[in-house]
Amino acid sequence: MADLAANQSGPGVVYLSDYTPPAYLIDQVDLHFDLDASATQVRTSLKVRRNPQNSQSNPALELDGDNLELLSLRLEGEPLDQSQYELGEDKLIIAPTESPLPEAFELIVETRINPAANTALEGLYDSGSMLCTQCEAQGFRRITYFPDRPDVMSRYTVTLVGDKSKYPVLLSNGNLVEAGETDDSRHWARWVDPSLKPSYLFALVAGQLVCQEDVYTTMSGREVVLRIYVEEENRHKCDHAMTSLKQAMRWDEETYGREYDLDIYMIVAVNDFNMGAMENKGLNIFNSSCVLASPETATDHDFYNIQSIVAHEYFHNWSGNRVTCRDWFQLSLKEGFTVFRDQEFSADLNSRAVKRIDDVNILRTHQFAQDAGPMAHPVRPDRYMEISNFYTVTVYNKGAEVVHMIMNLVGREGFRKGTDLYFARHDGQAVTIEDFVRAMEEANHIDLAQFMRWYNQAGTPVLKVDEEYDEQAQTYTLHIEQSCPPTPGQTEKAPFHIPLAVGLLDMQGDDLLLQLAGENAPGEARTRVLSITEARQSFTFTGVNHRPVASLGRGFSAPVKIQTGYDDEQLAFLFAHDSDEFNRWDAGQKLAMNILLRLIEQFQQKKPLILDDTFIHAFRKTLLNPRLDKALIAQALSLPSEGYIADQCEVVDVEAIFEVRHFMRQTLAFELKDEWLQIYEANSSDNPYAFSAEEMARRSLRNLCLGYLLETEEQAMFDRAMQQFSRANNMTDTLAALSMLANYAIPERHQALEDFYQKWQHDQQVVEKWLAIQAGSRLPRTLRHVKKLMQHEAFSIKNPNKVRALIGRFCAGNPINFHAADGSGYQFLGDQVLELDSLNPQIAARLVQSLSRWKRYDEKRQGLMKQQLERILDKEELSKDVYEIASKSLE
Ligand code: 0A1
Ligand code: ZN
Repeated sequence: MADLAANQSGPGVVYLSDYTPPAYLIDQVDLHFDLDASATQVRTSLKVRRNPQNSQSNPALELDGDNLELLSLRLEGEPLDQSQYELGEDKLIIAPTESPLPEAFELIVETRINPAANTALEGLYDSGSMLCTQCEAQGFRRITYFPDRPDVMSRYTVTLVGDKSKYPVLLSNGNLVEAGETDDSRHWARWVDPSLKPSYLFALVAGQLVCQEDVYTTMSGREVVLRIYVEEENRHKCDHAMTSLKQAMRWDEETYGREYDLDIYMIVAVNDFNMGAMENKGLNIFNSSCVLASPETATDHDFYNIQSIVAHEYFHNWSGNRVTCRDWFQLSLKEGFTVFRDQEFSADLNSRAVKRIDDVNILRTHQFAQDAGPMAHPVRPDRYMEISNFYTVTVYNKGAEVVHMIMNLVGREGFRKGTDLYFARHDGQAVTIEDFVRAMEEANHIDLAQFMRWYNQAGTPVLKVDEEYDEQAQTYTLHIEQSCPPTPGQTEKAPFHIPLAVGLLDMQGDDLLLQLAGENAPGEARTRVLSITEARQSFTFTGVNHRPVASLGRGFSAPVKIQTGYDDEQLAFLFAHDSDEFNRWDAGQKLAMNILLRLIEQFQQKKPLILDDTFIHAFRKTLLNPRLDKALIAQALSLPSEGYIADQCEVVDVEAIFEVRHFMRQTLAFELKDEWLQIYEANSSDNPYAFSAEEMARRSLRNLCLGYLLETEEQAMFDRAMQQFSRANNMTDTLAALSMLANYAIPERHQALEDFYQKWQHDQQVVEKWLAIQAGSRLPRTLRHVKKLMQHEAFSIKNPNKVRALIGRFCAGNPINFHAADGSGYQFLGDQVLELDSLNPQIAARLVQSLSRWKRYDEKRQGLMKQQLERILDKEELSKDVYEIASKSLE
């Protein structure tokens, strides 16, 4: 009999280096569900076979299980008695004593589960009028006993039996092959998925749903049925997702030569969901907030997001499903690559520069912060306690940047050659990040051995750049030094292979043709990608007859911090002239940051705050520049967020950051009042809503102006905002006005919030926005208000979207209130985490992260934050999810 002790010790750590191939493979899975909200019975038949890649002799068959009631077990038709298996907390181990397990056999397992009691929302659970599943990463083990690991790929047949009136629609992966009735009240459906898939891609949905249907003709001329299933009241909110799906299918054919493989593609919208969406084979399940949209209820941001998430899940069909991950350490293999693919898709369909700025903003504010804190981990972590904690900005967004860098190194065509080879070579396999990188190397005849460090070393590299101009020799040299700060468990870092895209601006602000020392003549290029591989390296440009200004890291060519020591004048010059739109924006942000940091010092020294005229002038020029894209103007004139400013400070001074940023906005508001008004008026429109780059740009610029105008706190401006709030024909403009008004203690605030709720109380997605706006208000009594809202009919602690909107927004998106000096925000967070831990550990663990960077604050706040972390760790039966984050935070 196998010894269970080794498998059952504590909230253990799983190591990448411990990977071994599974002892058994499962070729075929037949699942039979007798659906019932509180007692679903699952009969699973597994066709098991020894794995030739595992050399153990007579291994036991290890099955994972979590929260299951085992009803029966049969091997080759014979019931197993208790001496032939061992049942632990999270494992079922089959190891008959008399004879070894056969080379191949059938195992039938019956379990009972309770979807209604499943508040963790992993496995099979109850959401409103339906039953649905979430199996990534380890939810399938909450349905039946199974080797729940992605390198076990099987073919699935699923039979669903349920009450006709409660569950009129019965869905699973693949194709519907048969359906019928068992009696007057129950019916059934059988789905067969012809593809090989790991258990995390299994899905079922049963409920009262309606669907919108369309047809897509693939590049080889096959017809695919597309269906979006929603609850009746959301029937009118499917058009945008359907259009996005068809755009994504076409784009993947044109850009990567990837065609959809099944005859049907289904999306289901559910209200209770831990993440954004899930790429289950042929049956995507979406958080309703990431799929449903109408102009009256969704903002531009929602439309934009939905387009990219629908595409992301669709792209997974190749990058993730057909070629999947060998183990969960390889998560970025599918996620980094797929985020990269969805980013490119959005860039192609909308404004590329705006998309790049959005993506870099996310990376810099969230991922750089993660890299600098206790949860820092490499794009491919080498250990975890709870894999759900590793669905992070590092694995997703930095992972996408790493793929982006490969493209920068091999070029677009080379990249396509690499992906063609990767998909052809590994279709139907569960592989590693090395396999992906090897395909890129072999298709392009390059060596990416050093580049692999991006996957294995955590931390954000810093490039310190010094320049040297030799007037006589007409050379300009960049001396570049790279370093990377220590991160938990990694004190020393070896040099990274960094592609740095560089341009040189002459005195007029035009790009020079670039010629590196040793080259015969300047080429055509005005941007060159320098390959940095050493700790210290110099690059000399020749034929440079004036000291240029270097534009470094164009298009954000690598996820690094670049330190140049540029003064305000050089930054203002780049802000005005750089031909690279991303770097032009970036120069503006750096200029604003330098000013903010200087003002923070002034504030701390109790000196008067004065905003430099040149900055105001640069803002005016940008605002009034008719040649610039309006969306880029809006981005250029948005000051860095409080969170990002905090990351640039040695010790975070919450009040100083808040006050200085507010001072700067208010000064700009008064100084440029006429201009804000002029642009606000010039950009009004009565056109019906359109989701187009041009219209979105117009709205974003107009709402930026309104935001500044309100900072004057003049009644006329509040009236304007109220007018926009009540007259707008789309949610973008309505919500922009409402969220601005929510920051001022004026009667209009109350009225607008009240009217809004009255109008939208029956629409879940809109109510989430209403909660989030109030939780994000900078007004001093916000915490009290949030607590009151927790008692409101609109709130439920069991619904992740509501928790994210109210509690999450307050803790992670309202620094001045969350970090209140008396610790009330921290106490509130502690209370919520303790309550949520028993209900939904994934959501609780995400909340705790707001405490994890306590070392960055003053001593008093440090003490108060630590106190809450310790209090959380003291809870009995704390989930692994929360334990991992809280304990690492205190290390
Ligand atoms: N693979 C999904 C993300 C996801 C991960 C875990 C989930 O449940 C805990 C749900 C979704 C994606 O990248 O979209
Ligand atoms: Zn994904």
